[in-house]
Amino acid sequence: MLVGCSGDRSILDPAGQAAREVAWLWWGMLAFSTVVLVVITALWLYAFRGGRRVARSSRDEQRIARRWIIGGGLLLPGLSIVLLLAFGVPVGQRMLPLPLPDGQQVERIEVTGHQWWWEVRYPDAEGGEVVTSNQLMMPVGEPVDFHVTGADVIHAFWIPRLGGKIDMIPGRTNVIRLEADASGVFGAQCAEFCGAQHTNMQLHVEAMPRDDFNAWLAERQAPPEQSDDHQAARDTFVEHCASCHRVAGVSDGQQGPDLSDIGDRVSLGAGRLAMEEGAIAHWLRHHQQLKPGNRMPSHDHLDAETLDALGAWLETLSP
Ligand code: HEC
Ligand SMILES: [Cu+2]
Repeated sequence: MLVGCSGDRSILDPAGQAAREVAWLWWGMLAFSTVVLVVITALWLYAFRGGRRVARSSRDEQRIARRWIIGGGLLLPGLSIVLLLAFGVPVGQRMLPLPLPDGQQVERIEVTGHQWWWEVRYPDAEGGEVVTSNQLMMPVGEPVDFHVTGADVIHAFWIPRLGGKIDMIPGRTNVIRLEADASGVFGAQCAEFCGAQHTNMQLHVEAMPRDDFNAWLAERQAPPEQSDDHQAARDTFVEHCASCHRVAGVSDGQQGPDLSDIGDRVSLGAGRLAMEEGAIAHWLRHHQQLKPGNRMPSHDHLDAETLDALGAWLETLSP
């Protein structure tokens, strides 16, 4: 149980105001329910005590029973719920995207859940929209509005150390406002069961100072550089992969993750395997074993050299 108290995905190790309030609420609820548990257990043991029984008339018995039903069955739960709401509602309220008093603009990041990967868009980036997948960069020390939706089924957006969570519903956009106190890497996970590979739907979240964040966005304004060495792999890609994947300057597929900066990522397959030399070729050969049922068809009809060449080219794609 103690494993849950800290680490990458622990709500008890908050790294932002919203998460801190959620954590306090959680501790408060734990304390309150512990008191209830102790009192009920004490009463229960008391009921088993030995000794003489007091003889009472049936009217008295009824009166006592009614007292317990009204007090313990109506008043106590009623009060508890009112108390919980008094603390819980304001916590939720502060995660709403309300206008800021000083009219400050809030950074907007759009996140779409797909089976089983994350599409992340920065519509307000200077110089034009930036798109990436399975990784989310955000500025630190300022509120960020996450506009979330689902592409196929219901997913949920959850960065436990920053607060949340919120459903990603097809045909609807939900907004949650979160803020990170300090730079760092946070784990995030789809939090609504969405099919076989729900577990392997993880998101790498990185909070960084505003200047670094702007630089990160600016880097992605130009398409990745291409060298002639990889012409053959690019041709294979255009033939077999371009209908699903976008690589800026090469293709515009929308069914799978944007690969324009794939060489710059920390993981593949939404956290399924770490990015290292040869990892993309490994993914291309074995992705249906690594992540069974994922929505990318296996490419067994392409020989190993072709897949390796594709992997080697994709690894060079970095802004
Ligand atoms: C029918 C659409 C489709 C085709 C065709 C397709 N892919 Fe994919 N690809 C996907 C989807 C969907 C995913 C996400 C799988 C997951 O993680 O659940 C994916 C994931 C990937 C990833 C990992 C991306 C990441 O962000 O971790 C790479 C790399 C990749 N594909 C390369 C290729 C290459 C190279 C080809 C051609 C040989 C190809 N794909 C053909 C749909 C497709
Ligand atoms: Cu899910």
